[in-house]
Amino acid sequence: MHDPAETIVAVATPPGRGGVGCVRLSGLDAETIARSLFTPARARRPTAIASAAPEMREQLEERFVAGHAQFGRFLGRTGEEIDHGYLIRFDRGRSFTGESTVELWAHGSPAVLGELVAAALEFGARAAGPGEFTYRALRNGRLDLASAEGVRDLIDAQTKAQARVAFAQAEGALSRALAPLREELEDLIARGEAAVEFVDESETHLTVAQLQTGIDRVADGCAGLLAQYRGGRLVREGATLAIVGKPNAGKSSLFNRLLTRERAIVTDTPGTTRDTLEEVIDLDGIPLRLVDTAGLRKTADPIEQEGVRRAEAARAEADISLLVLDNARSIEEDEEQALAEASVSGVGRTLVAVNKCDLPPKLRMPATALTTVRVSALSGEGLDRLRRELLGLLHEGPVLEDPLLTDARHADALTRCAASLKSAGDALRGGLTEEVALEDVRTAVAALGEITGEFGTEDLLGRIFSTFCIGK
Ligand SMILES: Nc1nc2c(ncn2[C@@H]2O[C@H](COP(=O)(O)OP(=O)(O)OP(=O)(O)O)[C@@H](O)[C@H]2O)c(=O)[nH]1
Ligand SMILES: [Mg+2]
Repeated sequence: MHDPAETIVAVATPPGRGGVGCVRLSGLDAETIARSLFTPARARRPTAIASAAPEMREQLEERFVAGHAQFGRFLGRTGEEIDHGYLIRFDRGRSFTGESTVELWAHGSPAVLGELVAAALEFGARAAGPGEFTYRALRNGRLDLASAEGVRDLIDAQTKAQARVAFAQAEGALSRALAPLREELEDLIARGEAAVEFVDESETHLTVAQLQTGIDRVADGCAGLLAQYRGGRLVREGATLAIVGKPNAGKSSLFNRLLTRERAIVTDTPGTTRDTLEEVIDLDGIPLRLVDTAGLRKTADPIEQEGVRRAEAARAEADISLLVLDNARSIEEDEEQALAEASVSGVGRTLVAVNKCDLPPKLRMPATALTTVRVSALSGEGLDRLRRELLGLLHEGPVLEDPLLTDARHADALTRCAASLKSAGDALRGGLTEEVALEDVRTAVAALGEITGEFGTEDLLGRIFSTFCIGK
């Protein structure tokens, strides 16, 4: 996938205009190429160089001093000056990628940054692929795969909780939690192998009981981490809530309330919302995607029919739905039917909101197994309870503040590790030899190694890094 001999280049700041923008070069020729793109502003008179302090001398002699920001002018492909700003060079072994790296901090102009990249390409760099800087960091042992994924998730984070969890992972929290499990299994393998090889030397001998205890201890560790996954996944991936119900029930009003801004159009004309509308809110750290939908009804109008079809599709795809009823009018047959259906198939993923509870009640609520919350989108009454009940539908009990296991790939590998350990335990309990159990322990170690990347194939790494952004 990658040739480490090549020097890669990319804009590291987001597309669009900004106060500053950064072009990053990494690889053997980073400094040489940067030299063609930048002239230091400092005067370079020989007398000035001679009288300068030793650490300044390098800079004056046009060497880029590592770790210092140096002011100067940026040059385009034909050598013309296109902007001014700072160059920062990082030494090999001390940069994010572990390679010689140069960052060019110009103004955040797409035209300037584009020209700097074009010039770098002309002087021998290659355009970086998604996540290629991080991939190189991984290859150079600067971080492991779980930490690299933490960096990606941090960049993608939408809520403060997501950012906090991703940062901990980037700093190696998951890898640190896995290390003792891995060490214990490796120790069991080493001692088990020695026991098989040197049968007569009893001091190396690993008893079946010791092997069993070790396996159980690591299996408990895996189970503890896996128990965090449901909440962890919610924090990382978020969930979707479809707001559904009859026209005029107040779906868009509730959508706006939950969002705390007037995003959707609200009128007293039934059929105001035609297309689905989506926005993400932060529900106690969980990014919850709200989907406002068109009112469910029978209609001959092809546009409204499509709206209803989309509303139904949104409800089917969502993790949970909010069925909105109108307190100020009597319940209709299709609403009763929707309630009955949700009571059978939607318990645990449907919440009922009886809206407009500020108005005199006309609705007679039929008996239902679904949790019902009385709210008023107009006054805000019941909204806190609505948020709590939504949270309760998404997760039993409070979501762990700093879950270590948040990623489906990690959970899958850890589940396979736990399954191999169970199989090893079963083998021992079933009277099979230690060798048979140790084979399962080896499989368990390999599964743990997939998380941190030691056992990652190029194919796996290619798939993971394609989910990174370019420039990171
Ligand atoms: N009194 C009162 N009026 C409300 C409340 N919620 C919504 N309304 C009013 O009910 C009408 C319909 O509200 P919407 O939020 O547009 O209803 P909707 O369910 O999105 O309607 P469609 O998009 O047509 O399906 C508007 O006139 C709102 O001001 C409430 O809690 N109390
Ligand atoms: Mg609406």
